[in-house]
Amino acid sequence: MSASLDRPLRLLLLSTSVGALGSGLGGGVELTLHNIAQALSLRGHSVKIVAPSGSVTPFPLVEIEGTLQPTAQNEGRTAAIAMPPNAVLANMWAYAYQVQAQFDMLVNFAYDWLPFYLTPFFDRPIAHLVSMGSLTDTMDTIIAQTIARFPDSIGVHSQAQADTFSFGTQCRVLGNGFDLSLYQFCPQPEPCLAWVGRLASEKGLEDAVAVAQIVQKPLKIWGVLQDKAYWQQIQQQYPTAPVTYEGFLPTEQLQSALGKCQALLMTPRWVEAFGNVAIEALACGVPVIAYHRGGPAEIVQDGKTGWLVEPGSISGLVDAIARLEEIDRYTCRRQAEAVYSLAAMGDRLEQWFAAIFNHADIPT
Ligand code: HBI
Repeated sequence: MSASLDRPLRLLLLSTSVGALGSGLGGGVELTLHNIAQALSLRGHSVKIVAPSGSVTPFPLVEIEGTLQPTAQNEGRTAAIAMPPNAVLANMWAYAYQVQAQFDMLVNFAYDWLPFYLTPFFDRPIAHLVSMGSLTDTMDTIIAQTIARFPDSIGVHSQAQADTFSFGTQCRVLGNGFDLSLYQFCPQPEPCLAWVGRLASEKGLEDAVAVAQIVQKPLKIWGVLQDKAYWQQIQQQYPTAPVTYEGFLPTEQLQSALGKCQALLMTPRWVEAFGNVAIEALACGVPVIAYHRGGPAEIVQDGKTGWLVEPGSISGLVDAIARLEEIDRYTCRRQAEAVYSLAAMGDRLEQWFAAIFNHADIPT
């Protein structure tokens, strides 16, 4: 029985604490949070966002001071829990604890130990959107404890991401949702390729640059330059690759530049939880060529909206580029509309929240 909500909810959305909203440091979570706030508002729910000071959002916002959280990707599996002095994460959740009575549900976007640990101490249910796959033992353990005690409380973007955890089958797979009116369909591309993401080693940019050097087709790169040494090393390794770093653009500008490209290359080294940029590309009619790994493998329809390639296979990427004209760009746009619109995501979110309330036996 698909549970449903019978009234508008008052929702407190707690952001990632690795960076202010709008800084790009929060990676895909920044756009995900914004889109979820929009999808829920469109359905009549009231949302308020709690985020580090300096954040920018059109939604009601409470900015919290404090030290940003170190990013989890750079820690090893056995890393201890990081809590810097005056941690903004701790301050955000202290605020949430004070105001929880004004809300029906809290939604956590931080991939950190504290929000999960605090869940049993709150009077309100907390829905956790887990934004990455398994990274550390402490996170795996605390999320497993949370889902055991609060069934349905863990949302993820893809089954592949869920399956990196021992409790993968208990996670709620939500995909993602985008305001597709912001993305213009481009029927006629320019002869260039695109790569979008944080410039960091887990994103595997070097493979896309290697391909650009082989096919001698311009590759445009957008995203936060997170690891300068990594980028320098790639440029030295592929001196004749026709690549340009185009900076970090907000959605409006990114979609109009990305839309003009023949294809988006996604070459992640890790299990990409989802790959927001794949949907943004499809929304503009841009086929996606991706390693058959993680979230993108659940988004790309091989041979219809792009090509899935053996992970790490440079020759596979080259072959896929040669077959791009077999992909109908309008089919790409249609897939985004059918599955990844704000309305489709709003449905999935409401069903998720209703399931959480059902378990908690809390009248919605
Ligand atoms: N690291 N500690 C920590 N907490 C986060 O919320 C977090 C992170 N690293 C990356 C990140 N969030 C997001 O960029 C990705 O989840 C998309």
